[in-house]
Amino acid sequence: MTDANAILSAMTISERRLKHTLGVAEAAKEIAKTHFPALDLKQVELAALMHDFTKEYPYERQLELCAKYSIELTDEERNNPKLLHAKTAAMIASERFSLSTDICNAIYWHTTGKPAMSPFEIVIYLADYIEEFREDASCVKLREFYKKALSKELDKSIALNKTLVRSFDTTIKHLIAEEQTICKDTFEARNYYIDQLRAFNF
Ligand code: DGI
Ligand code: FE
Ligand code: FE
Repeated sequence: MTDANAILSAMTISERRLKHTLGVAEAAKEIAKTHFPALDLKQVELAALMHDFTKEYPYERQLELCAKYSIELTDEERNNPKLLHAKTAAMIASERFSLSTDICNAIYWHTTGKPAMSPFEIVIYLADYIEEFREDASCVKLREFYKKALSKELDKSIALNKTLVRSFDTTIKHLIAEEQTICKDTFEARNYYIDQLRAFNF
């Protein structure tokens, strides 16, 4: 059975990335406790520890791993090295650490998000964005937005939904400003969570 120490001792990441990873683990457990109390916090922690396992692998190694694990890539994914680590880390979580499909899916989708995410997927996606050590302005703003929304909304799921929509908006605006392509999963996720909010009649 894989435990946190097995993952941590196999991890080859910088101090900075390790700090972020531990921040994601803490944030993920908090988000899980707040919104999805049925989730197993040990499993949430393992998903968080694994999520950026391959982040610092060179691009060529990422491509090799995609080939090794038969991960099909769109042209856009192939051309955006930042999109590959989520997929390769998910495959390593499955093949090398035998983590559950739920955990691997959360790792797989943590960068782009997608429509109708599972509780595990939401917890890791959002924790990655708002963990306490993230210092860039957009993450700080989203973290504050989430905390404020939670304190204001009677319904915690509305606060969560509003935060998800805002996260996708922030990412999309950032990618436009950087003249980068935006993958369809991020667009579709935004549309899905906007529709969810409308259904809540906000
Ligand atoms: O690995 P982290 O830095 O902790 O965070 P992450 O896995 O969310 O990766 C963030 C990076 O991914 C950020 O530079 C923006 C980029 N990204 C996210 N969605 C897209 C994207 N890049 C492109 N080109 N297209 C996307 O849709
Ligand atoms: Fe990542
Ligand atoms: Fe991360």
